This record gives sequence, structure tokens and C-alpha cells, in this order.
Amino acid sequence: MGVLTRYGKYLPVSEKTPAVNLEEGSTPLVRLDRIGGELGIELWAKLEGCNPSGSFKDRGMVLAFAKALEDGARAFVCASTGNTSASAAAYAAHVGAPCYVLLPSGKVALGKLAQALIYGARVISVEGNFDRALEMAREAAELKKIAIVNSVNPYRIISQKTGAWEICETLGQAPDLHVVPVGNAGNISAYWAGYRDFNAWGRISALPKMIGVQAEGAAPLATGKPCPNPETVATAIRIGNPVGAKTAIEAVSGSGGFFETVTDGEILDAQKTLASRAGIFAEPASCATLAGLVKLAAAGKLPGGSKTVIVLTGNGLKDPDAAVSRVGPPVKIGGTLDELLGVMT
Ligand code: AN7
Repeated sequence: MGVLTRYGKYLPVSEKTPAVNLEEGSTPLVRLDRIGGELGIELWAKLEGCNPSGSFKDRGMVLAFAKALEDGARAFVCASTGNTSASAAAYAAHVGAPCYVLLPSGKVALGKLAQALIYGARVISVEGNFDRALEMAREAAELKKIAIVNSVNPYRIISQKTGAWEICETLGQAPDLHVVPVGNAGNISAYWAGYRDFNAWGRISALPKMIGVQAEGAAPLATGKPCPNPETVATAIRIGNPVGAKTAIEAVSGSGGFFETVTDGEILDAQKTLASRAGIFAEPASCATLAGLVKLAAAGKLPGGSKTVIVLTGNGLKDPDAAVSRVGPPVKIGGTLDELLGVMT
């Protein structure tokens, strides 16, 4: 059941809204007992990489496309560190509309680039970072009167609230801690709004503390300082001037949570841990969440037994280079059984 079918009655849709549907949302919430046990908490992972284009962006993109089509839009544009472009390109292909995507040159994971290209978007590589590409996309959208589907589009955030609603329905309550990677700061704002909705509707009685994790080299919110030259292995969150800064700060301070930073090394370690101790392969940006928890636990700042949800925002297959760089190549042998038995130690 897609997001508009499952949650249409809580979203701004009517009979006039086209029923766009790629069966996005309703992603697994998996309990990670081995890793949780080591951290002394009850750990759950929301597998947003199971969405049709492999990231959480599909949740918001479906409503952004439906509402733009309802308003007569004929073409779509976005800037992206990769996942927004893959998602927008997929929905554009699905509804049969042209889509322009602006990507920071040389800084997008190969899987995401392949997706945008094969879905048939017009892919434009911009000499500059994501923040510059987004400025250009906004200006072009205005001039050419086409729909922009970055998170400056309010329908994206509204529909991304469904992630929080699903977690509350599965757990029967909100978690104590909700941990999410922060780039352009839309998702943390959406989750907090979603939890507050469920609280206002009497479906949950307590709200989680929101913990936003940024990469050390791209941490404008965690440091409170602008970051003109963001740099991190987690290219998805290589963003220096987040559009959602204000609402993200409100989410963190309103919930009694905080922002945290992790290094690239900590991110890649957490990616290996998730894969090898839970069987879950998530892309580096997503793994910043677990890296953040590991750091908190080491500092004695993780309250024992906390019911904790990490949002694994994108599939690990999108960025195989990052994973291979951390684990190295396979064992090589010739074609004999002896050699095989020799390496099966
Ligand atoms: C895997 O695709 O900004 O804080 O242009 O791809 O809501 O931006 C991606 C962001 C986390 C951060 N995890 O979410 C884009 C883009 C993954 C992501 C984020 C992104 P926001």
C-alpha cells in the first residue's frame, strides 16, 4: 500500500489529486538485538532503503509529484546530493513527465547517478557543491515555471511525516530516542512534526528526544557555524547551508535532544558493524546514526534500556565504493578444490 493510500486521510489529498503510487513507505522496522545489547539499549532500525528508489525520499516525493500534477505542473527540477535526484527521476518516469536534476560534480555516489540516468532524467553536473546547485535549481524553477521537488517544497516534508506515524503504529508508542542523519535538515523536521501529530491525536502519550547526527566535515547545525566547504565520505549529507535549519533546531530543542558530530572513520566503522552484526547494508550517511550512538555510549551518555530508533535513510547498494574501501577485496584462488579447502578456515 503506497503512502497516499495508507495515509491519504491525514494528508492534503482529495479526489482531484492524482493517485501517484510506487508502493513507497510501509518500510520494515527491525529490532537489532546484537548491536543493541552491546550498547545497552533496545535498538530498532527503520529500513528506508527498502523504498522503491532505495531511500526515504520516495515518501515525500510521492505527494510532491501528486500535488504538482494536480496544480498543472508539466516538468520537474531538483538539486541533489544523489537520493533526491534518484527519487524525483523515478516518479517523473512513472508519471511520464520530464525531470531536470542538478548534481554537484564528482560528488555523487555511482548508484545514485546510475539511477537518475537510467530513469531518464536530464542529469546536469554542476561545478560547485549542493548548496550552489540548489540556489540554481530554485532560480531556474521560478524562471521556467516548473515544479521544484527539493524539501523547499512543503509537500515533501508533510508526506515524510509518515515515517514517524509508521514507527508509532508498529511500536504502539514513540521511542525514547529518535536518531536521524542531518543534511538539508528536512527529515528531522518531518519526523518531529509526525511525532507531534500522533501526540496531538492521542495516539502516543510521550514524545521522543530527537538526536540529529552530522558528519564532522559538514556540521553547520552541530557547530552552530556556517560550513562553506562541506566535505565527508557520506556524500548524501555533504551540505553546508541546510534549508531546514530553523525547523531542525526547533525539533532538537523542543524535544530536549541535541545535534552530534561523527568522523568519516566512525561512519564507516558503523556501516561495517550494521552489515556484519545485523545483516543490514545502509549507505554511509545512514550509518552516521549508529556512529552517533556508539560515541554516546562510549562517553556514558546513553541512558541504559532506552528504546531507540535509528533511521537508515538509504540503501548501501547505492554507494558500493564506500563499502569496498572499508573492507577490501575478496580472497582469490584458482579453480581447484584443494585451493578452496585451503582458504575455508
Ligand atoms: C541517505 O538527496 O539532500 O536532512 O539531495 O540522501 O532531510 O536532507 C539527501 C539527504 C540523510 C539527509 N540520509 O536528509 C539529496 C539530499 C540520506 C540522504 C539525508 C540525505 P535531510
